[in-house]
Amino acid sequence: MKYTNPIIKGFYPDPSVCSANGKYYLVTSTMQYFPGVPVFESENLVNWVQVGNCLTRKSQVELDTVESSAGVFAPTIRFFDGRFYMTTTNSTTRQHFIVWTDDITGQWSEPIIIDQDGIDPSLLFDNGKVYFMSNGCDDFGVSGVVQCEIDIDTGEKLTPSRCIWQGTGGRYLEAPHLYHINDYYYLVAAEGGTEYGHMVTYARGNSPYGPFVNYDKNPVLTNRNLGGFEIQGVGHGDLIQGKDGSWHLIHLGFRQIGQWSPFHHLGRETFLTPVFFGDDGWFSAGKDGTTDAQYEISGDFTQSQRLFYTFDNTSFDLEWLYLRHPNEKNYTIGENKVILKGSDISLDMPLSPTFIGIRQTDFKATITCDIEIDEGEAGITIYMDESHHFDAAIRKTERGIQAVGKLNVGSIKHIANVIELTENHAKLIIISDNYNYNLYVNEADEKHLLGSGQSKYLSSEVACGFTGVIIGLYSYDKDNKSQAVFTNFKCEYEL
Ligand code: 6LW
Repeated sequence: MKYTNPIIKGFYPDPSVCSANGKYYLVTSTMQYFPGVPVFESENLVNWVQVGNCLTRKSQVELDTVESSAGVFAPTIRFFDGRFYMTTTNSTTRQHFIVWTDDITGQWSEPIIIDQDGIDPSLLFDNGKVYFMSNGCDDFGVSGVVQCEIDIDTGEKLTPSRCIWQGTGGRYLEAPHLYHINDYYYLVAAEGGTEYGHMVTYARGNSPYGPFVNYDKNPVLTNRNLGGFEIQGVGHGDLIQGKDGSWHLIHLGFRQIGQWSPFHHLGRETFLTPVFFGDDGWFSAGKDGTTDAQYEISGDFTQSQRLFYTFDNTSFDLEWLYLRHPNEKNYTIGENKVILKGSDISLDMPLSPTFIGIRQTDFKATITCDIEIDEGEAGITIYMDESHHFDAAIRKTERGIQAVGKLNVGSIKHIANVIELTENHAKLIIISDNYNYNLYVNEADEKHLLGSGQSKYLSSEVACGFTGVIIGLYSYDKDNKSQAVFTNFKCEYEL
């Protein structure tokens, strides 16, 4: 069948994949958001269904002091001897940790800390040993991909950390994964940084410590030379073998907003690209080493598309996100209804405002929600970070109830329009395409424009960072006593 990239759309970066019990499992990074590290399951590598999150308890991950785009960096998932392991780095506390579970839909363990430098940890279970690698500095002061052996149950280091590879010369050597395939150990990594120069490179050797010989056509995968192409920034890949013996890279990439508009705001997304092993044991990837929009994969099935999201057809436990650890008493989730207590933490603070959001997964969206307030302000925010967000809201002021459109771009904070309302409830509407967000309020069946903001001002190229836009519902009240009721949430996409 023919499938279209990305296979998981929206802010799902730094993917890692493994197979277990005839299925595939995939995790992605989540930075400052909670719950952390979603887990997906697939039968065919193309259609993925979220079955859990690895980090669901405050005790597992420190997020309170985490700045936007810090916190939970790239994870790795591996399956060994009936158990799933996920390892990642909290870039704020600078700690690697491992959590495990024997039940992929259940809870994951408390963290086991590993004392090695760097980010992007990975694991290889091989011949009775457990190799732990990351990119950073080894115990002798040498930087690159560094590796030690660990006791998987305690995290204790059994050998010093040693640098095993220094890449091919690209900046930001990261995302190392080591595989034992037939006679060789393959070390796959990312270089070039997670922007337009991103790439996958690799080397191979006869032992887990090398020496490693670089593939002579590195980078094995990159779109850095494809100007005017929608898919950019491909890199950070994990190898996986299909049930039919075929090989693939699951990796990140992003979609720029237009052919000649190099901005992306939907975040780094998850892609699938075929890999071809030659008789000499070296592999190539994609279409002449690039990631294309469509590929063939064996199997007789159709690619599923999710174009419609409501309170009823989404799972609050799985898909909705909080900023850092939520103050739980501010959230009541009911049937087709969310009640949010206002807090004095605003969207402009890098803390945990009353906010619950879902990733924007395609450019063209119509988002609607009915909102009723008693005090304070509540609305829908298109949220990149505390300095870059567009908000449509209703608020109570001394002059009465108003609908307001707010555009926040760095230090530029603009109230685009204010509409006086006669009642304390209204339908807020946000309509987006690749380039714009238009914010509206519906009153007495009349649609009033509250403001328009260009998507590029929410992009990673403007805001920086590693996340993508989240469609958030929020409630703010300087007196901490308001309550806002959200009903009939709908987000509909058009491809
Ligand atoms: C991640 C690093 C990267 O850990 O971005 O794409 C960092 N590259 O590998 C944050 O996702």
